[in-house]
Amino acid sequence: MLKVFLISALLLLTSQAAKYQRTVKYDNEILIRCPTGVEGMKEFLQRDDVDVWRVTPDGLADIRINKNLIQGTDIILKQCTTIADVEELVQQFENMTASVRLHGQAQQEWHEEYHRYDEIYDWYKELAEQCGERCQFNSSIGGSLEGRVMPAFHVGSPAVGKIYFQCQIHAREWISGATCMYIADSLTNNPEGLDMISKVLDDVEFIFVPLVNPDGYEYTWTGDRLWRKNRRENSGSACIGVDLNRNYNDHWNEGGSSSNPCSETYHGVSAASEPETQNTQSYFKTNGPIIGAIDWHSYSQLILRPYGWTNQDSPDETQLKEIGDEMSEKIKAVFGETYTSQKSIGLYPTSGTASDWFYGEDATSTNGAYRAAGYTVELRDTGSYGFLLPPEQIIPTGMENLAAVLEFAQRLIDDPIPNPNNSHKK
Ligand code: 0X9
Ligand code: ZN
Repeated sequence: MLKVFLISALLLLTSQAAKYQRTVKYDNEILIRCPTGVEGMKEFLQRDDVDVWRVTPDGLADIRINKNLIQGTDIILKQCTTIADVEELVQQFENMTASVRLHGQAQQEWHEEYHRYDEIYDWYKELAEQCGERCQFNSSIGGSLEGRVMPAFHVGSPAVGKIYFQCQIHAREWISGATCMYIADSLTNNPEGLDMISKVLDDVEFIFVPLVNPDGYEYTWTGDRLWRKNRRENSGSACIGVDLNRNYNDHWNEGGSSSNPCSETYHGVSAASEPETQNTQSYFKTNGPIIGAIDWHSYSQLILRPYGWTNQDSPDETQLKEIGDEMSEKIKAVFGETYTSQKSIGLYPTSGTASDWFYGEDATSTNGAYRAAGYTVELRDTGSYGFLLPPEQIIPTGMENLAAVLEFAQRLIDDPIPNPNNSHKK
């Protein structure tokens, strides 16, 4: 009996190991932590051969870098400390996820693991089927560069308006897609019977675009776990990928993005040059009016409001700050986690980002009576695991952000932002 168990456990482990086939190794790569205030660091962070994982509000940056590069830039890097070996970090994560799968493949809850593109697609389809009339599954809002379809899922009724969420725009930020599934599941099935959920669903239709970067996401399972961009072959360069979160049609190429295809923040050849950007922009525009929108990222635990491209306050700064601050409070009340609420540019300048586009002129011009409150949420953690967040943190991350989403929705139902172009019409 024991022998049978061991053999089947072994088979399961082999089949699960086969599911994850990384080809890129990070042998010479390390993670360093540097103070952003020191001379020369701002310029250093903008170099195209470094991968900035996060910048904290209090002035620290975590950077993935090849050991050999460090020799040449000694003076700037003197004040940085090495915090991890990247290959070791990734292997740790792989061992963790493999053991979760082995542990209880059959009855393990869906939200205790990360999943592949196909599984996520099927899961949303099934969620909509089981839900019936209150839900809708759109099998494709358009195709990716490599031809994968991008689905959408809707739940609720749009008496006041719609709330739009998009997930997994950055391939390596796996907690983004996982959190969206947790939130979609909770809104649809309301397992705790929360009054607030049924109340909000009477007034708002939630739209999820769960896989904004399907090619990049699959590549994090089959090639490079730390891939960020889409999989565009850039003409004239050997480097692959456009950063979709610098490719939106809002102040495109106005700082905080790169024209070098080898950079992690390469903005592409023109605004919305990428099919994934086009698909999400046009889905948003044909599904209005949208009263609020969130682009889900990781990591750093932040709630970021407009703008990323200018230091000027947006015309709705007071309200947007209040919403962000209150979401942060609601998150804290769940497990005590701190998510800092701030303006995007307070982190670092960016342009052509999704969340600035949600709130910006292009999206607003076709959004009927309202203007969407646009946010970027950076999920867990604050640097212990970063992109390699253990799967046991999916449910807690989902729970605290569900609380934030309900607050977000209720505040916008009570007080949607009028469209300045269009405030007399609904
Ligand atoms: O740089 C980004 O794209 C986001 N951070 S991440 O580490 N997930 O890549 C932050 C974007 C924030 N800025 C705006 N939304 N404007
Ligand atoms: Zn991101």
